[in-house]
Amino acid sequence: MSIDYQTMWTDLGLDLTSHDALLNVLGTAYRDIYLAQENRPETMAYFDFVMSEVHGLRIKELLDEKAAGRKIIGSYCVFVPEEMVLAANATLVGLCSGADFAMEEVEKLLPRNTCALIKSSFGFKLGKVCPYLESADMIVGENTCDGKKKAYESLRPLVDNLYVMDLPQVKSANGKALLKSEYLRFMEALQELTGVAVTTESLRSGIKTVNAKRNAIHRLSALRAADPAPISGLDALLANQVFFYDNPARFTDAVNKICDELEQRVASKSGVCPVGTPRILVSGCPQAVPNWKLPMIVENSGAIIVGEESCVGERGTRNCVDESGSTVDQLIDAIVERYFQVDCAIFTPNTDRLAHIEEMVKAYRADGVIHYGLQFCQPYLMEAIPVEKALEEKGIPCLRLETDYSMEDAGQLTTRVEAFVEQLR
Ligand code: BJ8
Repeated sequence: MSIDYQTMWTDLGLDLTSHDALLNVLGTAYRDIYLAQENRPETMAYFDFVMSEVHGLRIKELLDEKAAGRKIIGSYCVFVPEEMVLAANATLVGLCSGADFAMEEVEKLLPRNTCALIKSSFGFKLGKVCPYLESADMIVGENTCDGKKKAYESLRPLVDNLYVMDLPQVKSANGKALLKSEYLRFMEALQELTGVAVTTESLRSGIKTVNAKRNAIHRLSALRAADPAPISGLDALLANQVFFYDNPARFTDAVNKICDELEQRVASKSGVCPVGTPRILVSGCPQAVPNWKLPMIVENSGAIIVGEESCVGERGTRNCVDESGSTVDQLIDAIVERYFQVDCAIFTPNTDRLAHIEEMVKAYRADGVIHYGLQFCQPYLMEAIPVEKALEEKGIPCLRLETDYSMEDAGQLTTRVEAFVEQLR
């Protein structure tokens, strides 16, 4: 790594020893899990580069943007509307939370039985290893599950720029009104931070940029319906993970290039695995970078993942915002319409999610579903039981897994996944 980066990380207040340790683990994992795959699309080279520079070049770009007067907004949830952030001349980055770090310190502030995702967000802060977190001018939390809601109270003293968004938990008219009022409050906070007033033009342009990014991902998803699958679940998950922190226009371009290559593969009936390989839809909790544990196990067990019903996946990216409104208020209504369809398990009841899982099984021709639940995540673990029952009643095999970020249960998970894959053959 170049000297410049060391200075950049020091200036951001990172703990260089811990940070080096994190980059080493990340680099090794990436090599062993990603680069070891066979027959990857050549255009995935872009994502290899992005990952090799994830704490380098991208951070440098963000710091250059800051030097030019732009603000950086960090977020933990797909309910934070990137369209508005862009319209206020700011950049949104996802704060990934996909690995255990500084757990001893974390467990001084959070109960041991907190989900890995929340613990990870604290670990990255307490361990001083996340340059995205340290670059952010505003960190947006949201009142979603009880764990996150209460954790933000403990996060507040650790950061000086936390903004908490209230979110509805019921899909009712009142729920939608709450979402709109919270988006308006968020827009005001953004305008105050950036000093830039959101206009119809800037909001429409933000909507178009994010829609283009979503459309590229939709195109990629649709190509995964082919048998043989033209891309691994690991690589497709990576694209969905990078969705949250790359420059939007460049990301869109890169994903469209992958799609061009995959179209040729589909046309020539070539793929990353033989025709007839068991096809799996993963459904459940978000898998943030660098949480590649489940797809690695599944794809090393002779199956292929063809879709993710997840916030790092189709729950987060499906549906575009209507671009046709001619006032800021109309465009905000369109944004609310789009986000109100996100079927996170914090909603009660949440019947749309089951319908979406079934749609995805059909669309991507999945043979079975693996429900991925993070230990101690009550919303998804509870929903997993009726989801499994409903799918099995329809003849769709379902395997319910509960895990965390450690590799301790990898052997046990592999045994269960292998048995499930055998059942699908
Ligand atoms: S919209 S899924 S990104 S809240 S895993 S922290 S639910 S205890 S992440 Fe999420 Fe937004 Fe919903 Fe999506 Fe809580 Fe469960 Fe932990 Fe979770």
